[in-house]
Amino acid sequence: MNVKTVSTQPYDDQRPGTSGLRKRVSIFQKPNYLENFIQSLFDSLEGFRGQTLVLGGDGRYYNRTAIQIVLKMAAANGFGRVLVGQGGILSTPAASCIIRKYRAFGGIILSASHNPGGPDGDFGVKYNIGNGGPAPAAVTEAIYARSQEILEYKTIEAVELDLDRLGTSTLGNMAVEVVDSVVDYAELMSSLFDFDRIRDYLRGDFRICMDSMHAVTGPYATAILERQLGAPVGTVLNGLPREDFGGGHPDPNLVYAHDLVDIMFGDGAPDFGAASDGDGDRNMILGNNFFVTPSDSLAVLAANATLVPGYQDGLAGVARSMPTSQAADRVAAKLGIHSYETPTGWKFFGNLLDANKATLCGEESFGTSSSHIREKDGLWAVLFWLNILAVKQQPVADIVRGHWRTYGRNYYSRHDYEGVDKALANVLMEQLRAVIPNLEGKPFGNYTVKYADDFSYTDPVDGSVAQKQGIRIGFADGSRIVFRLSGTGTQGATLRLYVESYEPDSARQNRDTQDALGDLIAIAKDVAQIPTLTGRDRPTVIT
Ligand code: VG1
Ligand code: CO
Repeated sequence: MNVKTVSTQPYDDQRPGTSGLRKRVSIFQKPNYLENFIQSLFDSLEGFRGQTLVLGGDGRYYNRTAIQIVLKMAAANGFGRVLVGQGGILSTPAASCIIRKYRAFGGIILSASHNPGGPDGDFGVKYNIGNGGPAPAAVTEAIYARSQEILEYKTIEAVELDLDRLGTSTLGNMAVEVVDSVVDYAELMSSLFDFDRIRDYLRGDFRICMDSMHAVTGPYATAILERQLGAPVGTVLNGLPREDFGGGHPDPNLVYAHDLVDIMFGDGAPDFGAASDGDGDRNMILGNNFFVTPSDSLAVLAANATLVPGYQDGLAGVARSMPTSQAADRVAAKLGIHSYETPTGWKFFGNLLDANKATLCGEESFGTSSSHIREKDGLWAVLFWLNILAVKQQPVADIVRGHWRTYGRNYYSRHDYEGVDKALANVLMEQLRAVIPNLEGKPFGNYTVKYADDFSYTDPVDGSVAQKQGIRIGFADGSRIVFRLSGTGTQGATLRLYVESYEPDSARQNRDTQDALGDLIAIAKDVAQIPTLTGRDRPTVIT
């Protein structure tokens, strides 16, 4: 094998964020930028010689180029085998599934998730460990440290591999298997859900619609919903993955999934609608003229889990990220199981899932999943909902409203201030850190502060500590406001404001969310001085 050692210079900006390294495509195209990061990754791992690596991406611009680069570097660095998704395509959940199923050493997922793609868009690299989940902070920090001092990388001279033809070939001493992107994942889904029952329900007048947003779930959703479950052809909208996601923002929320929103809030809307993001790990669930918040979705899935074959024996526990509403906690309390509160980012759920402390996990950012893999899983959530609907045979809105009557409603909203000046955003957070010690007991209108802190998390399994994970202000009646800065953006800073209040009275559970949260939103803007410091009077995106 002809290993070539190439000299390089470190880049100082290769610290992975909430979910991998994300940058503009033009940055990844800088000389050796990707190579440096991949070599830094390999240099920080131990024991992969002869082992299997899983490789694939969401199909965005630069995916194919990056795959060829990574393949050659994996061969030069001594991997024994790479399983690569056909056409370079693997959704994030499918990659997690394949890592686990074939006991791979780890996997590289090429994606910037919901960030726009194309030559002027974003690209990203995530590394997942052998449990199929995102690398923990200790690993990503080691990669970053290595990237600061890297002076050479290894590759081999070889021709480009044909990524479109299934089958095995060799690259240096390494085997490369181009595998079907969908089959293993679809098989896992059919082992968890009652496909016969869903198929029967879809044969009646129950109508569904799935928006893949020109991103990676297109082939998965078409295979599972249309071919396996018999939903009519055309059920999947925007089902062909495109390098620029059709120019859109592949983020399944009420703002960006407008094709779906128009249908689901229009005349003659179907009974159920869903969308997923760039790399297929997020989901948005809609009913006919009805939006299910991701936090409520997690709670509803937890409350109804035993209706679904894969979860019929009940849940070991539930886990949610700190900014996610406390709706799931109420279900856990009723079920007598533990609920965990973790920092934002799926990597914090890995240990809880591995130790069987939690079965279902969720984030307010349209992420839900379970112990079946170690990533969030968009289509899994869609199928979970379809299974529940097929059993209960009730409209989505009735199921959610019934849930509120039983558990109370957690009104919830997130306000994003995107593209804020980084320095100002940091000032805002520092000022908040400075005021929180003095907030306890302080009244704001009808609300009195019960606690205010900067969230810190100690992993109950390995004892690792994550600090400064977001400012929380909790009020006496259980309401909360949370502030944090995004760790996935690539332009300026994004301030996220999360607001939640609890309403036990069923007569008051059908208010408009922004109205119901109006006072808390005003308090948040005031405490953090958002308009003064950012120059913004209103957020860019409300979900
Ligand atoms: C955001 C979400 C977080 C999610 C992360 C990755 O992070 O808030 O909940 O885990 O994206 O999701 P941040 O740091 O920007 O708030 V994905 O689908 O982009 O991999
Ligand atoms: Co994603």
